[in-house]
Amino acid sequence: MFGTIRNVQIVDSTLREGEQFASANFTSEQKIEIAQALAAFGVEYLELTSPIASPQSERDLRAVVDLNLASRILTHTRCNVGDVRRAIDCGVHGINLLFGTSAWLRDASHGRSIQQLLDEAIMAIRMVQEAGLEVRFSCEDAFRTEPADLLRIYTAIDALGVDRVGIADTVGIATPRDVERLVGLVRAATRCDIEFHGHNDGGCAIANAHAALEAGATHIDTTVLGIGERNGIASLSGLIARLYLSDPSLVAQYQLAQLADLDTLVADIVGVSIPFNACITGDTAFTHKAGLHTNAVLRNPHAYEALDPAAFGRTRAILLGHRLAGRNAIAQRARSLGHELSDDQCRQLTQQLKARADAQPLSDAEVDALICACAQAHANGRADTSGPLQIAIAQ
Ligand code: HCA
Ligand code: CU
Repeated sequence: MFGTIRNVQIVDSTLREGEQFASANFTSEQKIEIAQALAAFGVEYLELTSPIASPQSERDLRAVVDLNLASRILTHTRCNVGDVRRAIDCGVHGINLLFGTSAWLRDASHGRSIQQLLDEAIMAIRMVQEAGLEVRFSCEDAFRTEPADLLRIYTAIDALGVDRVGIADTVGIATPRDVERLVGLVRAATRCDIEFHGHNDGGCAIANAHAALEAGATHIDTTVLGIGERNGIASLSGLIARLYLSDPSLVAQYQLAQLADLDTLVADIVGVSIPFNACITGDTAFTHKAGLHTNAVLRNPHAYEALDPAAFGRTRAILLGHRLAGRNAIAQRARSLGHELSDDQCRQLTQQLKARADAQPLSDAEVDALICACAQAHANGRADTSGPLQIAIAQ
C-alpha cells in the first residue's frame, strides 16, 4: 500500500560522502573506529570511498573489509572498467555505481550523451555482476534530469537485473512532493530496490528520505551528523528519529542507545560540536523549559515528547532557574528535596525565583538553595527570602 513503510535498509556513507565534508580527513584508525561503531549500531551497509581515490583509500577499504563486520561493505565508483576492477579486487560485498545524468553534469562533468553513459554503465554493471557482487546504479542529479531520460536509463538498468537503482538529489533542491513523484515513477517502472540519497541544501534531507520511503524506496543513504559535501545529507540520527515517529518497529533492529556516542565520536573526529538541533542527540533534544510545558511533562511526558528519551539512552531535563519557570515544576523540585510547600508558599517562591532570574538565570544549585531558604523561612514564620542565597554546595 502506498505510504506504508515496511522495511528500511540504511546505507551509511560517513566513510564516503562524509569524507567529502570540509573538515573530514579520517586517519586509517579513525575509519576503522567509525566502521566498527556503525556496524555495532546495526546499519545494513557501509559505503566507503573508492580505492582509486588515493593509496590510503585503498588500504583502508581493504582493512575495513578484513574486519568482517556485520554490515555489508560497499564502495562507490564511476562507471569505469579500471575503477570497477580495482574495487572488486578489494573484496567488497557490493559496488555503488553512478553517473551524472542531468544536462548540468553531462556538460560540466563528463560530456557524454545519455546513450554513451548508458553503454558505459551497462558495461560496468555486467562486470560487477560477473564478479558475483551486489550492484547499484545511481543517477546523480536526478532531480535536474529530464524524467524521460531517467525512465529510459532506469528501465534499461533494471532489465539487467541490478540489485538497486539510486536516485540522488545531488544539489538538495527536491521537496518531499518532488521526491514522492519521482520515486513513485521509478517504482512503477522497475522491479529492483530503490536507494535514495538526498542533500540538505534546502533543509529537506530527512523529510525527503521519508517521502522516498513512503513512495517505495527501500534503502536510504545517511551519514553520522549528516556530514558531506557542502552542508551534507540526511543525518543518521535524523532518519532514525523520523522513522521511530512513523513506527518504532522500523528501527527496533538498531542499537538506539549508541546513537549519541556515535555522533560524539564523529563530531570529535571532524572537529565540530553536535548541532543543538540534532534530532535525539542534540544537547537540548529532551530539555523542557517553559512552565506550560514542564507542568504537563511532569504529569505525563507524552504531553510534550513524541520521542521517548529512554529509548535512546538519553534523559529528560526540566529547567527551573529562569523567568519562564512553572510553579508546579518548582513544587515538585521542592518535594524531591523533602519540602512540602503550600500553594501560597509555592506561588511566593515562584515569584521570587522569577524576579531573581530576570536579572540572571539561576543554576540548579541556586534554585535548590532558594527552595531550601524559602522552606526554612516559612518554617521559622517568615516569608522573605529576598536576601543573598546561602548556597551550601560542594565546590
Ligand atoms: C558524489 C555525488 C553523490 C552520489 C550519490 C549516489 C550525489 O559526491 O559522488 O551515488 O547516489 O550526491 O549525487 O554523492
Ligand atoms: Cu552526495
